[in-house]
Amino acid sequence: MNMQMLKDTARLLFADDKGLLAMDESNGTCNKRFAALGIAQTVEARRAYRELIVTTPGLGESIGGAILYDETIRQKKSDGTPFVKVIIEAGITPGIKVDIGARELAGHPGEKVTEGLDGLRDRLEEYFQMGARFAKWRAVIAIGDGLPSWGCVEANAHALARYAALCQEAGLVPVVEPEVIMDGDHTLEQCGEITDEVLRTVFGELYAQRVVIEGMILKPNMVLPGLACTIEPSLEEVADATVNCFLRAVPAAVPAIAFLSGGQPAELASARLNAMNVRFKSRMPWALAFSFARAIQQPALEIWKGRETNVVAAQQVLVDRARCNQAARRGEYSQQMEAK
Ligand code: 5MM
Repeated sequence: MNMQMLKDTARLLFADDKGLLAMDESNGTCNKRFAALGIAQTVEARRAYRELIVTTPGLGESIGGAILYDETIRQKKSDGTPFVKVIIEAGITPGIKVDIGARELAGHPGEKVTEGLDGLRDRLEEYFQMGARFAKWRAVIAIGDGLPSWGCVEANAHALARYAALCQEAGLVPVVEPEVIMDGDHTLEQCGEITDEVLRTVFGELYAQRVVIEGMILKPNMVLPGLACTIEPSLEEVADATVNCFLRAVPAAVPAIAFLSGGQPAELASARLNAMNVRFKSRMPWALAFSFARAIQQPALEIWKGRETNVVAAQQVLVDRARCNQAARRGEYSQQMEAK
């Protein structure tokens, strides 16, 4: 294992207060988002949309890494240039989602386990040859009546750790994504308790599998109430609940924590990240960054709507969102940035 290369990649991804752009939606997820806006659900539409993203002028000033999907890492611009080449020339490091999705966990009604370990060593080697330097695996943990079960948390944590160890062996920085999802009416406090339990279990498994903590990235949920909870916390309450949870459960050797957005409105995700950096900047041992999909892409997708004539306007909105999140990393985000 080339430890220095892993550390260098992890540092590069978040240099200059940049973050990650998750554009690794599987075809099913991408098609669902396209269908909601009346966009054709075809290979060509997905390729055109991803071309819009990777050719956005100035994106590399605020995005350090882009997480691709298997279909996307093999695709090209309409002029034949591979997306990977375009991304690297923009100063962005290519990454790849390597799990093959979350399926029902046997014996655990309502819970899922993420699959994809079989043959992973060979797939990682191929992705490295294609130019990927980091990878991502997402586990899904639901909160509900009696959920999550220990069996679900443990199975997902073990898979995340096996995946992370294989990535490091292959020279790829693993992005470890245990997502406590927002479905349900649970409170902020309940989400905090479950997130704490999940993170402790994940790090226990990472240690057991001898994952080098300095050469990985954590991609967690923010600590938030469920979507059906009627109590709306303030920015400060979310910031305190989230960062205090991480200060207890995440080792200081982790180079960066990069949040998923989980379906939060884009501006709110930026405001919450900003509040965390404003309130805790001097006390955090890790960089506190972003790895958003919807909170960067969705406003641009809504403008594009599959039409060539909307590409430039959509790219402008995309890069603006990326810049807002870079400002949030610095604790310099404000509503005025949105007005602009
Ligand atoms: C939680 O999803 C990840 C972050 O996206 P959001 O910021 O929108 O929450 C994201 O990387 C996700 O893993 C991909 O969109 C792929 O999801 P699917 O369901 O297609 O595997």
